[in-house]
Amino acid sequence: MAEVQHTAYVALGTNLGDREGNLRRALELLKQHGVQVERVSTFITTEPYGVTDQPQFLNGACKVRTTMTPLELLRTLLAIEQEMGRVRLRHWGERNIDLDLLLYENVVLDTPELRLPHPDMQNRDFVLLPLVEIAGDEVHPVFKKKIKELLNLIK
Ligand code: PH2
Ligand code: MG
Ligand code: MG
Repeated sequence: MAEVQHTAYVALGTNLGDREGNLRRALELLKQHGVQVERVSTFITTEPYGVTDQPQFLNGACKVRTTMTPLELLRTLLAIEQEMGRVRLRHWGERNIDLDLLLYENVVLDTPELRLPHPDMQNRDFVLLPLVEIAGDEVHPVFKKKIKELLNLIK
């Protein structure tokens, strides 16, 4: 019998180099690692959040199906960042690729390696705007609000 497939959502971000190419390549590498990419949002240009003196980002989100556990999926995302030669100049700063695990089923987890849902997703329009396209009716397992409702709270 096939192993159980789980649904997760991943945020994609980049603000160095060929930004569109970087996001496309990350999606290709996800597939190469055996992760099914079911839906991809449009990519949007966003103003830098947190550290503001850096180039604009291209952000997106995707829905994936995988037999991996949350930790396995996280480690796969980090491996893809490594494969892409991730350059990170400073915390919250410029990077050629950033893959953040946002949601994994309704899992709530608080460990040093992984927190689920992503602890700051509700505050970030560059996460919620693309995510609402592909997961507007999904319910955040901690706030018990739909993604589209979370977006409305910060708009
Ligand atoms: N990522 C950050 C910090 N700031 N700003 C935007 N607009 N988009 C990002 O993906 C982003 C950010 C740290 O991961
Ligand atoms: Mg990030
Ligand atoms: Mg990250």
